Amino acid sequence: MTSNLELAAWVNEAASLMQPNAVHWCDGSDTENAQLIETMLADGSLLALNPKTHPDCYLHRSNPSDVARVEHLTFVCTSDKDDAGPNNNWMSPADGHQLVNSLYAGCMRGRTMYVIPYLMGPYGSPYSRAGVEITDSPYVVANMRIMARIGTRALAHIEAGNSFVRGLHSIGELDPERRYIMHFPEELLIKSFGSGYGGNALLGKKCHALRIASWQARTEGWLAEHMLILGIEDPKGNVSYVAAAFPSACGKTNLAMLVPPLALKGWKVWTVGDDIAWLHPGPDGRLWAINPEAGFFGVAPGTSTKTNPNCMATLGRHTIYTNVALTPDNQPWWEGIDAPAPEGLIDWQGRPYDPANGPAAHPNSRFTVSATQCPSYSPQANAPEGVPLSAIIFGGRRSTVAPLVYEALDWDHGVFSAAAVASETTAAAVGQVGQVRRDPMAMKPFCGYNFADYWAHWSSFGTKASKLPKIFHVNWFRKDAQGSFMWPGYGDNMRVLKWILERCNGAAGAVRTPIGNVPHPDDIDTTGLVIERAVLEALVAFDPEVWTRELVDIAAYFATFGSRVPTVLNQQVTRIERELADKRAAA
Ligand code: GTP
Ligand code: SPV
Ligand code: MN
Repeated sequence: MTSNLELAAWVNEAASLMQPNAVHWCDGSDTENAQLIETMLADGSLLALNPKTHPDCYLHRSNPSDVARVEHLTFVCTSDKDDAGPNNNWMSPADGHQLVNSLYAGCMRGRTMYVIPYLMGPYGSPYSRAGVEITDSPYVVANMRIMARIGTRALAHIEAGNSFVRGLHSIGELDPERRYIMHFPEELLIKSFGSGYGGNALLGKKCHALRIASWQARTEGWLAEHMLILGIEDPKGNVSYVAAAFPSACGKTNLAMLVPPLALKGWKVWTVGDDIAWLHPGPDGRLWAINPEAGFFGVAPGTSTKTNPNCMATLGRHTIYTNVALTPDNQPWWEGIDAPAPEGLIDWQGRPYDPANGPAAHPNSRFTVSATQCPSYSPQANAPEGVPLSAIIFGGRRSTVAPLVYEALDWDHGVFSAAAVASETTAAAVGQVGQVRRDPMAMKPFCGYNFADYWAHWSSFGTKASKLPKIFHVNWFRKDAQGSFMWPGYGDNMRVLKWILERCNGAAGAVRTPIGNVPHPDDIDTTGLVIERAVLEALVAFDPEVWTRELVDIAAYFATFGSRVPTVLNQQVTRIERELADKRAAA
């Protein structure tokens, strides 16, 4: 219960609409968690993993129709349709309420309604924001407990008079035909129905910390972004901080936990966050970043002691696994993990593994684990003021076109490069995988308002902060004619981070091209790396023909946002067109 009358009234209203058998206010305690786990073990929604190898670890199998975000069922309900923009599905607030409320009527009969007060961001940070999620899913409660700071302290923050975002969630019948993820930014309200999965159901994450927060950030002068945050310690012990935005399943968790190759002695990466960053201009003119989350909801497939040793060391205790495969001795398994598929493997749907049925672990299978278990977790991760950014990196998954790395020429060109990000779609959302689409700032599924206004907001920081981070673009996913990745990726991405930091300090060389500064092959530290010179040259090559076509596509994309597109972006198009024409004329 609560002394906050507004909260009490809203919970009562939700209870009379949804008709639960009981209402449980979550305090976030260990005892409460243990009871929830017991409940889920009893009803089969969790399976206990091998207590010897995986203490306090559980497997949850989703309904097979409910394994990823559903962008086509995600709506932003604003009074004015243009405020949501062409980048969002829109419904009027009245229609949105009516539609979901009709689904909510009586939906919790026979169930317990959990009320989860939560805080996004470190305790005591002026940048942290509260929310309350109402849900009928104990799995959601257990995951929210890892991903956010839930319970008594969060409730106290709200009762002290701070505003909070309201989130209603019911799994309903998990019917894909009756599934909606609705946002009402003008009311700081989320209504989610019909899914129990990740970003559809853990409302503090994408719904609050990105869609609603991006809306708030625009009116209040900050940024809510789909970014990891990491600290890079150099051999002298200086730590610089970097944030990086890549689309879903494009390498944020991996970069955030990177272990540099042995040949780069003395370098170390510290993890501040792996998915979301809130950025504020600080009194010193720099941009400061906090991670609003407390845990990782990370992609399992591809994670191994070779690709991400820090992540493997984080997992294996107090971890919830969702939709991974199960070995005969009750250990989690997925494609790309260290051990080969054992005899008697059970797939993510609980069937004996048969390659004819597809992969053993769902491609979007995930782990939920507390960030505090990560060996590289930054000592600054809970700093109330956040960490100051030296660079912001954008990237996508592109088998062609985008070079390994390039540096934007200035802030507005950086905003252009970020707005022009394109990436191949992944299993993180329902739909076709591998389709190239524009994913500005890696926020296509997450920006809670019109992208054109968002780009203008980004551009406005050019005058809001005097010591802005430099902006870069990376692509770890270039492929050769045989379809193999050209760049080793993972830990070797440290070589690119090193060039980026050296560019920030004015130490490294680069070649000026119309799209920005690319490294000369000799500017990338390849100590200890076996890579053919021709491959490295191809990775950093700039191709005017390819980019002429790309720019046409970028300009056409901007044009779909009409006259709201900020002039600075169109000016960048014009400049790059002119420089490309000069290049072609010179060739
Ligand atoms: P979300 O949690 O969906 O936002 O994803 P993310 O951006 O955190 O992606 P993550 O780090 O989990 O990586 C997704 C997939 O890409 C995994 O299968 C990784 O193994 C793979 N991956 C990550 N980094 C690299 C890289 O540098 N090179 C290659 N080839 N693959 C990578
Ligand atoms: C993403 O899809 O970008 C994720 C996973 O981080 S989810 O929480 O499902 O959004
Ligand atoms: Mn994400």
